[in-house]
Amino acid sequence: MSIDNPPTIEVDQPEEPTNRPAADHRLKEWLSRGYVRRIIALSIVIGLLIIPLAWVVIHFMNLSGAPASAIMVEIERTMFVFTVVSAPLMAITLAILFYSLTGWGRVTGEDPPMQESPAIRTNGTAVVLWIAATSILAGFLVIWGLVELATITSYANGSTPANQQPNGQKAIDINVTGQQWVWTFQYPDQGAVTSDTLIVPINVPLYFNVTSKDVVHDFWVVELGIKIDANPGAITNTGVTPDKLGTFNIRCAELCGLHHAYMQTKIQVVTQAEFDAWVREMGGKRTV
Ligand SMILES: [Cu+2]
Repeated sequence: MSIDNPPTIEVDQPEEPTNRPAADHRLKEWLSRGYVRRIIALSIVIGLLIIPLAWVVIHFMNLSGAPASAIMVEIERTMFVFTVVSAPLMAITLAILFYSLTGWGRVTGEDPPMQESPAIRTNGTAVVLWIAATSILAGFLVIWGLVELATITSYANGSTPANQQPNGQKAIDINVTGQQWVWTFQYPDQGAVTSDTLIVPINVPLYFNVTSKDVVHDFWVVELGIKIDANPGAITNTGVTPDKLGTFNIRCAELCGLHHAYMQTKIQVVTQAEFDAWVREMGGKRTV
């Protein structure tokens, strides 16, 4: 055997798939497939159904009186916007899930193998579209979330104590104490009035100093959209300005023991005159 004539070496090459379309046609080919079109149609239907569904959820939330503050208005708006923005991805996921579950029964042992998937992951257009669309959606949610957080924090008087409010309207200080399994409210500005129902005047900022006597609770004024942990040995602060007359719910939002589910009371938003009358009745003094 001469060195000029090396023996040819047979190497096992994987077989080229014969039914794979050219890369630049894959997206078009993929979109022309019947099952892809059915999944896209199903996604659009589900996506459009999610929006009225989100509206129904908010409608039922509002049956007990929400929104009763500017904070709750912002929270409901954010819930709706987040639902609408995430609806397309949720719809595509549900459509594929639904189609796969219902379509599986049609595949039998007698059927020929399905045509090879056109692998759109190697298609530049598809990759750019997918990354751009999901990045815009995610970026929008981050920016919306940060702006809303800043808005809500400013409505909640941030961490500014009542005597340092910038708007000149003095907030009412209220000390909130959680213990297994009741809430107690004390009004230091009104001569240390104490109550187990929260009575407050409408359109006056409230500033809460929240603590606990035993375990961690969570002070949640449902229709006013504020919620903050009540920790033993520490004081947490939040605030809100109620802008709707009525009786709303206060619940504990932190699993705190056997009767956690019953750790609830009411907030009554009344007129300034009714509030003053109540304070006098409780033996307190009028300050606002
Ligand atoms: Cu609790």
